[in-house]
Amino acid sequence: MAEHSRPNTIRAGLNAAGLRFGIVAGQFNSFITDRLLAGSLDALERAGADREQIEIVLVPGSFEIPLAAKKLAATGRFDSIICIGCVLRGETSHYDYVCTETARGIQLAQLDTGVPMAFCVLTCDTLEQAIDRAGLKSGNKGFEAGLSAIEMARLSRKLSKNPADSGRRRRRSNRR
Ligand code: INI
Repeated sequence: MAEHSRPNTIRAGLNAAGLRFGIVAGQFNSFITDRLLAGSLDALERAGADREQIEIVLVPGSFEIPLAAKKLAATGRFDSIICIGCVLRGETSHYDYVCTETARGIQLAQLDTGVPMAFCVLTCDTLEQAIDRAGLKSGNKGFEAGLSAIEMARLSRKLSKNPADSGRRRRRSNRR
């Protein structure tokens, strides 16, 4: 669809300057999560985030991520939170419980608090699959999560603005 005929479209940029980020990282499989964390920090800093505006919280495993993320969000100090973990399939159903509850908990935490949370919890069958996604063949999912966190923080700020104000601004800019 041609740009001029498209309905008003809200899109957020990838400038992280002035934004505040929380990162919650599980220490289980830290060989992987450390690399995901480095990827997220790289994305935030390349996009202009200030190191002083980033706080990292380490939790034992993925299952603990949702509560820590929710508590961080409740402080009101963060525009966006990145949740990092790595769950590897074992011989029992433990994997399924950890994956399901971690994903559900993070989703509930962001919906309850209104603070965007990037989901960077790898759920892999093998260590090799996780290594590929932590900076090898399939890129670094931590970096991707960092970009999502920036975009959702910006979008969240835009969507929270008084709609009457943005309507007035749009009408003014249409007159130009
Ligand atoms: N936590 C993970 O982050 N990844 C795993 O692969 C994993 N496995 O396989 O057990 C795991 N378990 C720990 C869990 O997240 C909790 O820390 C633990 O159950 C204590 O609450």
